[in-house]
Amino acid sequence: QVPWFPRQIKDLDRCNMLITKFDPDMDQEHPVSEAARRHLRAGLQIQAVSVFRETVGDPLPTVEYTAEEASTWRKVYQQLRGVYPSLACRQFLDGLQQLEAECGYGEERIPQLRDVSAFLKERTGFQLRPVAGLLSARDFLASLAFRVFQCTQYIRHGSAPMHSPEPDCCHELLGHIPMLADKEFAQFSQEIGLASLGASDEDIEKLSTLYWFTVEFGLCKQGGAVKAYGAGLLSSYGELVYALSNEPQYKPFDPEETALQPYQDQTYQPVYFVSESFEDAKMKLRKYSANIKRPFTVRYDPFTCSVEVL
Ligand code: H2B
Ligand code: FE
Repeated sequence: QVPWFPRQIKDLDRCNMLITKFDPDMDQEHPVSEAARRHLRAGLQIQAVSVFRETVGDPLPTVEYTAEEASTWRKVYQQLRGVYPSLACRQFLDGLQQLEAECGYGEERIPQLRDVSAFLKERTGFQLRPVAGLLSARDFLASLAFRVFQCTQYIRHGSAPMHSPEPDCCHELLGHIPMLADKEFAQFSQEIGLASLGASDEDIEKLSTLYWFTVEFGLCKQGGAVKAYGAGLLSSYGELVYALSNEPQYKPFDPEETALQPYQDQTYQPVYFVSESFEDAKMKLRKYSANIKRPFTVRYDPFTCSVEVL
């Protein structure tokens, strides 16, 4: 019995299973601003209608952020921007520089998903889809197969600018977007997505763990040093500095082993996996994916943006 999976980009409208790890109306520990609540609700409404409106010419919604939200963004941007040159990988720095030059990135204002999506589309074919929060791993990974990145649009609460229990636009815009502007990394992301289509729950769990230790918390070697490329690191000052100090344990990236490593979503990771390069990570992942048992193979057709099942 093969689980249902999307074959065309418009099928992603059915991939919207939200995981409510925390409910902004109930959880007192994680205060959410009134404005963020508004965005959350707007996100839910967006999901209720077809999201791929931009494919028929309708742009992504723009959000007017409040002064408090803009100030949260500024604090996060300033603090992280200062350490990127020494801790982030080259691909990230290149992407960020382009975003600053061409896409309005800076401490002054929160970039709009609409502009960022258009930018990415030109660079690597990735596009953004606004989403109201954490999605199930299966739905989230499936979208990557189509070079669609599900992206939150609200920002964390101003009382804790350096920490967010859930993905927010600081995490997406600073952590993920610069990397998704890199061709090699975009390919790597799509391949994880393709490997997930129709996979068993057990294999989804493993791919999700691989995603966690690469796309979210990955490190790579570059010019004789170790640098960060994971979005969870590049959007968290504390963990970024920690991960590149000599405190944590490092292991070489090896999908068979990495896929079984328990991970932490509440505190810093106990171990980080270091890739020789993206090329190397991609080849290893490809080999791993080829061994996932599925009674069919999938091939992405870039002309129709659809998945062929063979
Ligand atoms: N959902 C959303 N909205 N953003 C993410 O970054 C995300 C997700 N990551 N769902 C997924 C889960 C990831 O942790 C893996 C695939 O489980
Ligand atoms: Fe993320």
